[in-house]
Amino acid sequence: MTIERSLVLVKPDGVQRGLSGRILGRLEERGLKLIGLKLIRISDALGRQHYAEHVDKPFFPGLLAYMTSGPVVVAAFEGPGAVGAIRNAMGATNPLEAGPGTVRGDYALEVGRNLVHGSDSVESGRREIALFFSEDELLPWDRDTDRWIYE
Ligand code: ABT
Ligand code: MG
Repeated sequence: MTIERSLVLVKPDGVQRGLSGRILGRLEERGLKLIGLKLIRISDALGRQHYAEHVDKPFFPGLLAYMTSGPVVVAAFEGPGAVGAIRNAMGATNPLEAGPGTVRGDYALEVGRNLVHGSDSVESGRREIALFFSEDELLPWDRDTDRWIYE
């Protein structure tokens, strides 16, 4: 499996509810490697860029208000098949359809409060990581346990 990168956001509801550590911890425990991490407040401009594909949709104003309503934890993760692994760990966009054992299936009930974002493709991962992190904020590193997690 090729090594992929994904942006992960713990959305404002996740931070407010004190779930940041739990959400990131699940991904760390899985074996995904953290290569960037910070706490920010998303500006309107950044929210528009991040959700460019949704800017003209009727739900966009509510989505932007939600995403800019408080601090978010921004993380970049790396690993084999990271994009799909993270999407699976988050569960379906609508938490009522998310399976047990997923973040949304275990902790959320509504689409508009679905706690977490993960990139939906390798290309989105590249675009979104570049949007949220400068090059010098990313730190690829050799982890001593890598050989026990990847073949
Ligand atoms: P994100 O991780 O936020 O991108 O969610 P996900 O990729 O699972 O879902 P997409 B399709 O990217 O939706 C982005 C956010 O827009 C909200 N939304 C989406 C609605 O409120 N109504 C809709 O009809 C659709 C398609 C849900 C998503 N997240 N939030 N919050
Ligand atoms: Mg999405």
